[in-house]
Amino acid sequence: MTDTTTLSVEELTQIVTRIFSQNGLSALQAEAVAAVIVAGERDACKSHGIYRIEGCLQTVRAGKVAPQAEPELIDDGSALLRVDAKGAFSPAAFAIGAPVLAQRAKDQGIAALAINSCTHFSALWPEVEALTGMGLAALAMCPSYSTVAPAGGTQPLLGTNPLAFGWPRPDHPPYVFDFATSVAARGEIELHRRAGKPIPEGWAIGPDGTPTTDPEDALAGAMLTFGGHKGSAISTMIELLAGAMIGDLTSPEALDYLGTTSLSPHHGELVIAFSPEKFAAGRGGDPFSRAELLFSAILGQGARLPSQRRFSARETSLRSGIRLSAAEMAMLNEFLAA
Ligand code: NDP
Ligand code: PYC
Repeated sequence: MTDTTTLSVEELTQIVTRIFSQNGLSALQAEAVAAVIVAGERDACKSHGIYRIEGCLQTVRAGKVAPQAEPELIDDGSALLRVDAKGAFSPAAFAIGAPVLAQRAKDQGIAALAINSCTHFSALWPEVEALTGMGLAALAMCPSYSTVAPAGGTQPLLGTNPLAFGWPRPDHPPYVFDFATSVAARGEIELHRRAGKPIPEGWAIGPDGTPTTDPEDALAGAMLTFGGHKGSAISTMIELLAGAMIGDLTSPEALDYLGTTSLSPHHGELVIAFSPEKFAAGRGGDPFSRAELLFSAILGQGARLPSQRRFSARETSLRSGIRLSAAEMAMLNEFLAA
């Protein structure tokens, strides 16, 4: 058996926060970035766990992210809120906007938060989960940079454009899904490349436009959308709503801005929060108990709910710690020593 080290969530959080502080992030930025990376590792979402540290640090060193910027909330009292991240990473910008977004959605039934000018490397489920924790349903989406061919095309144009949804469940963990609109996240392909493993068929085409299972070829070629034309259309919608509509970069523009896909992309994000009680008011029936009937029917067929795997990984991590490989520990120690 290979050597492993087990760290508590708190221990890993301290290490990752220190790495980012040592590399010039303000305390606000370092803590917010560390929190989402450790959450990914804790929940066994390896494509957005500690492997992302390296890309974030490279982005800092390339001067493509503002490591000390203070996000600014722009609130005119309407249901449309904005946080200007001022070129910093997205998690601190979301943290500043989220409580105001939640209150506005509770007051008005629906509210939206546009995050502008952020460097975005993270999974979206921590954000929709934060909102379900405040009793709201939520959608979050963002473009990325061009790495995905539209259905029927062969050239990278769309981003891997994630879409996340959360629904609060009074006596259970929330219903949450969060997926790339490509067949898999680009991070998954990178992890296959590092492990020297082929990717499954159907994820990507190589630079010559033919299907490939070689991760190097896939990274140099184009990823494919999930569900063919359906994922392609959803991905395009994300470009429109969370790019053009909020006055921020679309994936092709984000690639032009950065000039590479080896650093974390810079663009915007859209988060929409809904009050189920307000929408259901006057129609009779409690939306939460009606939702439970649906979840029971899904589970009753032997299916699982999205995030069930993640929540059970979280339970294990909180109970027994997070197990890291020798290579992962060596990477953390190298960053700490640098
Ligand atoms: P996955 O395909 O691994 O999972 C997508 C979702 O489907 C998860 O909610 C997962 O729940 C659920 N799921 C998986 N299998 C089943 C099943 N059998 N039954 C029911 N639900 C299931 O995710 P992706 O590779 O597409 O994306 C991974 C992450 O990458 C996301 O968190 C996303 O936000 C992030 N990402 C971020 C980008 C960015 O620009 N910031 C770009 C692209 C992706 P569970 O976790 O419990 O398995
Ligand atoms: O895994 O596709 C991805 C990704 C892109 C930006 C952040 N994650």
